[in-house]
Amino acid sequence: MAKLIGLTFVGLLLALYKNHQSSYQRRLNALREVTPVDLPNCNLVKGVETGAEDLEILPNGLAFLSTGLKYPGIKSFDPDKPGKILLMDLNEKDPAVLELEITGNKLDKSSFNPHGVSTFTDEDNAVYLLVVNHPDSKSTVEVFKFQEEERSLLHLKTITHELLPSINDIAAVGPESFYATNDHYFADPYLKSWEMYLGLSWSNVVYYSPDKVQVVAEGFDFANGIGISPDGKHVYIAELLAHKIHVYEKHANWTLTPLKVLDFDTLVDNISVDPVTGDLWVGCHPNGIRIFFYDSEKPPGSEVSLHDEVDTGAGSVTAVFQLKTKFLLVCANTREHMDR
Ligand SMILES: [Ca+2]
Ligand SMILES: [Ca+2]
Repeated sequence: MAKLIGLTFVGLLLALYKNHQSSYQRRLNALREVTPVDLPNCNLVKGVETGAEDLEILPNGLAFLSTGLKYPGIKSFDPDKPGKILLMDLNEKDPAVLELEITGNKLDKSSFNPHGVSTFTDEDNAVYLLVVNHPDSKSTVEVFKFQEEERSLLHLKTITHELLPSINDIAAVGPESFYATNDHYFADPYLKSWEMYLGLSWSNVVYYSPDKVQVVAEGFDFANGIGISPDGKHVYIAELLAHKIHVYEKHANWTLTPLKVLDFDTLVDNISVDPVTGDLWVGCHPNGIRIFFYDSEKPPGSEVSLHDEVDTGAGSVTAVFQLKTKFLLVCANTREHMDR
C-alpha cells in the first residue's frame, strides 16, 4: 500500500512538473521561429551596437535612447562599461547618435545602468527625462532636465521607494510623478528568477508622486513597457510573458480600471504610442528562451508589432519587421518616419 501511495505521489509530481514545463514553454514562446521581414527604409544606426533598451521621441523629432542595460539573466554586450543616454535627431536624413553628457554632481556615472525612459514637458516647454536606473542591482528613477542647446542632461534627483523594488519602465505624468511597472515582486536576483520560473504573476504597476505612492494594478506575469494614450485617458501595460497589452482607464485620482486586453503572439516589451494616431508600436521578443538562455549561434531575434485602432476595438496586430540577428537595429517608429 505504501508503495502504491509513493508511486501515485511521484506520478502526481511528474504530471505537475510536465504541466509546469509546458506552461513555461508557452509563456516564453519557446517554439517560435522568426521569419525575417526587412523594411527597405530602416537602417542600422552606428553607435548602438551593444543594444538599445528603450527610446522616447519628442514632438520635435529628437529621440532619447537608453543603452547598455545590464539585467540579471540577459546577455550584456558591453558588461564593463556604464550605460549611456543617446540622442538622435530624426529630422536628419541619415540620423547619427550623440551621447548626452550628464551634468550635476549627485549621480554616480560609473554605475549608471539605464532601463526604461519617459519624458515630461512642462508649461514652460522644459523637457524632463525620467530614467529607470539599476546601480548595483538596485532600482531607482533618475530625473534629468534636458539642456537642448548644450545637448546635455542635468541630473536633478534620484527617486527610490519600497513600492518600487524592480522597475522596468515608466510613463511620466509630471517632472517627479509617473506610473512605473515592477517586472518582479522581489528585488533579489535569486528570488526574481524563481518568481519568474514558477509564474507567480506578482508583478505590478505603481503610481508615484512626491505626495502619494500606490499600487494601481497588479497580478501581471512580468509587467514591462508602459505608455499613455495621446488624450491622457488610457494607460497601456505590456505583460511580457502573457503576450498581452492591457488597456486601463486612467482616473483623476490616478487610479486605473481595466478596460480591455490586446493579444499578441510575441513577448511584448516597450510601447511607443503614436502621438497622432494613438497606434501602439511595440518592441517585442519573438522567443523568450533565446533571450534568457543566450546562444550566439541562435540569436534571439527581435520584432516590432503595430497595433492600430486601439480605441475603436477594430484594430489588428501587424509585425512590421522581424530580425533574426541581435538587437542591433534601431528604426524610427512613427508612420511618418517609416514612410521616409
Ligand atoms: Ca518607456
Ligand atoms: Ca522594458
